[in-house]
Amino acid sequence: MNDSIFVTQPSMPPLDEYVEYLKEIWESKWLTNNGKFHRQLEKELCDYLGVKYVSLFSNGTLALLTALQALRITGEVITTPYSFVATSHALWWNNIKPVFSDIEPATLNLDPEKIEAAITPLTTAILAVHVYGNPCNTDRIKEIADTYGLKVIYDACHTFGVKVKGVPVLNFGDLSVMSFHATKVYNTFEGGAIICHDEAMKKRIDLLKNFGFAGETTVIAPGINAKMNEVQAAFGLLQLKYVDEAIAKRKRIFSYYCQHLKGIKGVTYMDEMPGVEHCYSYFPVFINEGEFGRNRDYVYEELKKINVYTRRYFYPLISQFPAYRGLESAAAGKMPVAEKVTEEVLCLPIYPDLNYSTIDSIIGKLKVFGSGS
Ligand code: T4K
Repeated sequence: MNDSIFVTQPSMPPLDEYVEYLKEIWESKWLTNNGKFHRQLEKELCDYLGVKYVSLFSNGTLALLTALQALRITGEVITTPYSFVATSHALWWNNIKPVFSDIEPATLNLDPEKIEAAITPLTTAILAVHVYGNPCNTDRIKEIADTYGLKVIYDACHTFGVKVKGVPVLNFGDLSVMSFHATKVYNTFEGGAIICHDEAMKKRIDLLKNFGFAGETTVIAPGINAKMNEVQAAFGLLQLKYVDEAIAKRKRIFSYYCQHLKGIKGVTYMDEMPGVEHCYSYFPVFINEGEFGRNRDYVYEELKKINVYTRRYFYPLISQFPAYRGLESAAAGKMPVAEKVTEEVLCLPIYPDLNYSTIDSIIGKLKVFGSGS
């Protein structure tokens, strides 16, 4: 491959259409702070996603930080080690202790059956992630949360428009947090959102992302500045027109990978799940060294030699980073499923404009590496 191929590439709408939005921003001189496009995007996203309230943010990390503040979470929170660091960082920044719990092999999300053992008198919430957009076992997590009086926050940063049996996954839990970063299925350059289910909570979140202002001279909470600006919101409105097409293209690429990876010994992947409408945000494969004959890092390095830059999402586990590894719940051997998966995972490129000949080259290489030559 002459050009570098990355794990993802942002979808871009036609520039001339974006320029029309920019002209309006230039004329109005309204750049941020709940502008016209911001209000319109919140409304259109509610309709598209099938949720009651969307509060836009400048990025997903600030949305996570604010979600924890909005629910007044303190003490300890049970969370997954198998995610992007921002998930646990949001707890640290709120002075909350992350308590890691193992994941389940089928979805790579928090294993509900292991959550109860991690609950202590200080536990106030569960922060779960729908990793790669695969839905958590939300029914079981709700049962546990209700039994112990815990709040549930879903990090839905990989989850755009995902439904389970027709129900948007964003409707589960007390709050869900989204990311609209450049690397996501739907992007606003950078961006994010909190999804909530009642008006009072929407008001609280909106206050918190705007320094806590409840009026020109009234500040009722120590808020932050996490507002999405008009340039991002306008881009988001335009992106929404093309997102179905982008997801359809991703689905075709996903199916192509699944079809052609079948039968390569030692390489497994996560197929579509029954009853789930996916968004195909990532395409992770898992290299079992014993069966494949090479380890994951070998494949990662060899693909780089043909200009294919895969990513090891999520290696290392969050619990293995210096900031977290001193925690009791992070001790080696405590989360065998996550510890195995993090050594085997490799995310292959997936994005709407990915060339099928590139996919053929990647699969061809995997077949060659696996045959031991
Ligand atoms: N929770 C979860 C579960 C998350 O996955 C994330 C973010 C968050 C919370 C926090 O949301 P944000 O605050 O980010 O909204 C990337 C993204 O920066 C990050 O948003 C994402 N998760 C994470 C999984 O991946 P990196 O360090 O791998 O990004 P980077 O810059 O290496 O990009 C990956 C590849 O994408 C590049 O090799 C090339 C391509 N790329 C990237 C950018 C930025 C482009 O083609 N164009 C671009 O503009 O973290």
